[in-house]
Amino acid sequence: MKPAAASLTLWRGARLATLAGAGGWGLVEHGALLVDGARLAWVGAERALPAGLRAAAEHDLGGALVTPGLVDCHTHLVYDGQRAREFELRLQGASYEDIARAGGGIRATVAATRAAGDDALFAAARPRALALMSEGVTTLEIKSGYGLSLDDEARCLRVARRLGRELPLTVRTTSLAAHALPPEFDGRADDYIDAVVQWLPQWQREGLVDAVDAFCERIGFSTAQTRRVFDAARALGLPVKLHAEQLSDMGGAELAAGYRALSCDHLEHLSESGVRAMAAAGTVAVLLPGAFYFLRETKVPPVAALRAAGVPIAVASDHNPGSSPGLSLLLMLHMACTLFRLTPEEAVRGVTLHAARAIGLAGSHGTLEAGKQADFAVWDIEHPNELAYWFGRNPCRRVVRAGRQRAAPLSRPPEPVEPA
Ligand code: DI6
Ligand code: FE
Repeated sequence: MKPAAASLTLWRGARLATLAGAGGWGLVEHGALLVDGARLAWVGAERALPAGLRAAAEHDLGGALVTPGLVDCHTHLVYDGQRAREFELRLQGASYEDIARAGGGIRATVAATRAAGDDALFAAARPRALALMSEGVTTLEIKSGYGLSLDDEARCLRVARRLGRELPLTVRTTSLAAHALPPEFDGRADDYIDAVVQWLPQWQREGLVDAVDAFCERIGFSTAQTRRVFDAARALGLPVKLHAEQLSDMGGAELAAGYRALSCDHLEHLSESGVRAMAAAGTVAVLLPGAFYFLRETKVPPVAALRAAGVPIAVASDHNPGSSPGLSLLLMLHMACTLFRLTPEEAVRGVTLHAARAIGLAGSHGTLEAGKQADFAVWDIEHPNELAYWFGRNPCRRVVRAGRQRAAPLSRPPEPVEPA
């Protein structure tokens, strides 16, 4: 470490949950973080701080708990409109698949999104990002998938990039053009996939795509169509991930593992052979309890088998207007434990290191370790297991992202106004 004092900031008096190492919380009592610009230069116990160190700025955290900044590795944040009416219909007995087949569902959001201007899409997505950020999220994956044309998909991906530029947030974009069949391709799914394969290089050339995803499902795309999208991604050197085995077992996990997918997501109907294929490929299992809960599913993902096979497990919000209209990653942590029986430690690992891995950022994000980006959250709790315990409470006190503390309004509720 070069003690370039002017660029160094010391955060001391912390109880650190570094999440570094293969297991455990990585707890460090009386810990300190030394930040050099946007990076962590040193992490450890205060008494072990390098001798003679002089930082330009110093903050005492008074014993507060510090974790890595949270990573929401699966969201569909950019869209217009909402689908509360479908929620009512589903409560009266219609299924998610019935609604999709009747032309509602994803297509309804596609129509609203296409009709919205770029600024309107940005204005709709920004408060959603802020809501997630208020709970300590510093990195966000955002999928396209509500444009479904060359131009509308590009517009949505540009809005995602703009969120990453204008907010203190790392954004990774994923092309999910293979999300649903747009109306102009009715009955011509293979032609639509041909189009997506042609569009992909154009989006990539514009720097809009970090990864490629598909919805492999009876109401989405077949394994053969998914394969064509993945072949196109591979030809461009883009990593893939997959919405797999959410409503049925299509063998999507095996397929995705064959492409060394970063992640397979949902996985309620994942088979034993899917688990084995993911373990062999090092593919992360991204669990989405919000969609499971909101669609009132009953089949839980095979967590015990994933755990036994050593598949890294992540947890994400899947924020979208149709199957998971929630904006609390902490609630997802809680539900991953109550609904899917993750341990609190697995759940927290699932929104830090494993979530970073699911979007290809494990080398730079997701733990508190020297060399990684200085993204961390400071919490009003004693132990990190409380992140999964409370629900409907936001104990996030402050957030540092890329070495800089966020403006207060992002992490603190507004002050009450006293009558004069
Ligand atoms: N699976 C989901 O749960 C979301 N997309 C997907 O492929 C739902 C998207 C929506 O209903 O708008
Ligand atoms: Fe999703």
